Amino acid sequence: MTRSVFLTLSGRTNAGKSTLLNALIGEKIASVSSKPQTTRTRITGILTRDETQFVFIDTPGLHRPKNKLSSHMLKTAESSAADADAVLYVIDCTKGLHEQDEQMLRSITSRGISCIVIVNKVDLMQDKSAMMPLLLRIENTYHPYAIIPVSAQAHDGLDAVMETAGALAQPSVHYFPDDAFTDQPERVLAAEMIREKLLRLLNDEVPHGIAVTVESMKEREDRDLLDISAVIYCERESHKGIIIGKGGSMLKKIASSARHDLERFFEIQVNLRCFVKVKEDWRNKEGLIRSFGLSEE
Ligand SMILES: Nc1nc2c(ncn2[C@@H]2O[C@H](COP(=O)(O)OP(=O)(O)OP(=O)(O)O)[C@@H](O)[C@H]2O)c(=O)[nH]1
Ligand SMILES: [Mg+2]
Repeated sequence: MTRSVFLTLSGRTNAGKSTLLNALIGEKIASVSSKPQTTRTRITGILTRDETQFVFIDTPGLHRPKNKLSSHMLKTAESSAADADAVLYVIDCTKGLHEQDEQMLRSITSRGISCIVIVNKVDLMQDKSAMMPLLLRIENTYHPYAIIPVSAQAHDGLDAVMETAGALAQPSVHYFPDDAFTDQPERVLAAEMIREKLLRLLNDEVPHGIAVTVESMKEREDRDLLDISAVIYCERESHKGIIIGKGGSMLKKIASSARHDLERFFEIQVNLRCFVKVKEDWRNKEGLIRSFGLSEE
């Protein structure tokens, strides 16, 4: 008898949802960075253990929308939570409960969706007993299915997450092959790996206005080499200059760091070429948001 469970990872931006997704499935499929609003679309991570298939859906973090792109991101986050069998609601324990957490927790629990509250980043807490008031408040106000303290980064507490999530699985077919770990197309995964490096290496406003598309991805016929050609879109000429850097130094750094990840992931030598183009104010243009695959409509 096979079983399956769909779990949406929800929570404020930067709480550690994508870190948790990667840690749970044991593959790095979602971009992680210390900058807010790293995740832009829903990302499915799949793990099959014996008869149970876990389908985790990572979502953009909750934040105050500033443009059309971030409104799309919030819609994705909200509809993904509403569609799931259960929600893994991730909170950064050093930040406590924000008004948006309270709203979302209320909305999830009032709809009768099972809610597992993940209290993340416990590695940053010197004195673990300092978390007690937060845990009690969540328990007494929202009566979630479970509250689990974890450190997604240190892979601490993940067994408890899997065990609790597994208890929610229902008899059903497996919707994905048992050896799959994501349904993201390879080009999208590759583009995200490149965007992650931009987020990590560039400061301030520039990375938030960036979109990456992989235009071609082809293995050579005569040798083990994967040619990848990507375009980095930014919002201004001045940003293009920053991305390219003096004598191309920044772009070289970004491409070489991305190539490293791509080679590890695809297990083949990669020849990566990146081009930088400007699309002014694309985050407020529906057509461009759609063409970058960042809208579900
Ligand atoms: N110390 C510590 N840092 C963590 C932990 N989990 C995540 N982080 C860090 O928190 C930052 C945000 O992590 P992400 O996984 O990108 O957060 P997210 O919730 O997916 O963020 P959005 O995609 O913007 O919604 C990164 O710098 C992570 O390295 C943890 O358990 N401990
Ligand atoms: Mg994320």
